[in-house]
Amino acid sequence: MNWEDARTYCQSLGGDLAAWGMRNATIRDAIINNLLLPRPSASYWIGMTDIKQEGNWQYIDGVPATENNTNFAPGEPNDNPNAGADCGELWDSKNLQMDDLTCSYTRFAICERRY
Ligand SMILES: [Ca+2]
Ligand SMILES: [Ca+2]
Repeated sequence: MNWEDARTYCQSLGGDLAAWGMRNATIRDAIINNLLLPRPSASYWIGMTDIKQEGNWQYIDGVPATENNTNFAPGEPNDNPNAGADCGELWDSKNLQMDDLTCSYTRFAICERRY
């Protein structure tokens, strides 16, 4: 599903795309190592975007994305492919480091729910 549909899917479960859990390195690494890497290789949408202002990355709960709370793959975000790569993913080709990707691409979703 595309990034917007992934959000809608997560919201239908009472949550949203993962933001809090993605900016916490300890939790992010636990999710990647224990849940994602044992599965067949795949990339996943996360709750991060620069759709409001190009180059200004934010988590969808409003927290700015910084060097300290992201782990972009080397050279990312690069706004490729196709100018307008505005949605955040964990990229299987980069050991699930973060990447910016065109929002209409198809990815799995990582949802989180606060309770
Ligand atoms: Ca962008
Ligand atoms: Ca990219």
